[in-house]
Amino acid sequence: MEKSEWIWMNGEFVAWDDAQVHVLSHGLHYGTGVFEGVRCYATELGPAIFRHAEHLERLAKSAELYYLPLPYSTEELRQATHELIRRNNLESCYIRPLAFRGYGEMGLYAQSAPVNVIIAAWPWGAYLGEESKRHGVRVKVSSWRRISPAGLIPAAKASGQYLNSILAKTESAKAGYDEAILLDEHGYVCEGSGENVFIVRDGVLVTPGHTNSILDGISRKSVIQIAKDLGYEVHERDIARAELYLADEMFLCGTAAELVPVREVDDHVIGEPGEVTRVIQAKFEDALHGRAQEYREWLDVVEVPSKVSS
Ligand code: PPE
Repeated sequence: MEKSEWIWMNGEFVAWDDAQVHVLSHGLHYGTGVFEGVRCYATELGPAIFRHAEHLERLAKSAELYYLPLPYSTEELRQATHELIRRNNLESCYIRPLAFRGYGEMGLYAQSAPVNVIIAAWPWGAYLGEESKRHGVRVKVSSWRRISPAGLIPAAKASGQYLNSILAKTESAKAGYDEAILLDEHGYVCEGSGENVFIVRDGVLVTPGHTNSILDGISRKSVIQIAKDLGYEVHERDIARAELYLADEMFLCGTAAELVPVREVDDHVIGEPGEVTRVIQAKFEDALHGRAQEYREWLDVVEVPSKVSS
C-alpha cells in the first residue's frame, strides 16, 4: 500500500510507521472493531469527502451495536479527518476510520479494555481495477452465505464480520473471478464481498432490501437517489439467483469500488456495460468528483489554506 505521513491515533497525529498496537489488543483476538471506508476526491472546490456525515453516522451506529463506546463525537472525528488530509497533503484518498477495543483486558466481556480510535488516509486506486469500470468484472456466486442476522449484525460494519467477506472473496479469486456475490441465509441475492449489487431488468433497477442481510451501503443509497432523479424505477426486493443470469445489466457499487459493471456472472454472459448502467455510472462519477451541482450537498469540502487564498 501507498503510505502517507501521518495517522490520527486517539487524538494525536502519529508518524505512519509508529502507529502501532499491543499484540494483546482485544480487537486483534476477537474482531471487536468497527470501521468505515470513505473517499475524498479532488474537486474544483478542493479536496471533498463524499457523504462524510453518513459514513461517520454509520460508524457511530456500528459501534453502538457492538457495545463500543466511542470516545469522540462524530464532529471531532470529522475535524480530525480534515486535519489529517491537510497534514498529509492529500487531495484524493481513501479514508479508513477504525474503532477497536484495545489492550488492557482479555476475555469476552472486557469492558475495561479501552476503545481506541484511529483514522488513516492514503491514495488508493480503483478497488477492482480501472479497466473494470469501463468493461465490467466477472463474478461468481459464492458457496459461502452472507452472515445471518440470527448470529451477527449485517447492517454493522464490524471488523470480525469481514471474515465472512474474506472467505467469499478468496474463494472467487482463487477460482479466477474478480469478485464474489454472496446469497443471504435464505438463498436470495445479498451483495458482493465489499459492494452492494443492482440488476436492471426491462429498464427497471432492482436491488436487495434491508431484510436481505445487506450492509446499508452509502453508494447504494446514492445510486438509488440518482436513478430515481434520472427517472428510473427502483425496486428493493428479494432477488433469486437466476435473476442475475437473466439480468439485462448488472453492477456493483461501494466506496472502494465506486460503480463497477458486471459483464459475467457464474460464466453466464451479461455483456459490455448497458445503457442504464453507463448513464447512472456517469452521474455517480460526476457526484463523487463534485461535477454534479445537484449533489454538491453530499460533499464535505476540506479547507486547504493554499486553495482558499488562490
Ligand atoms: N457491502 C459490504 C460488505 C461492504 O464492505 C461495503 C463497503 C459495501 C457493501 C458498500 O458500502 P458503501 O461503501 O457504504 O457504499 N466496503 C468497504 C470496504 C472494502 C475493503 O476492502 O475494505 C469500502 O468500499 O470501503
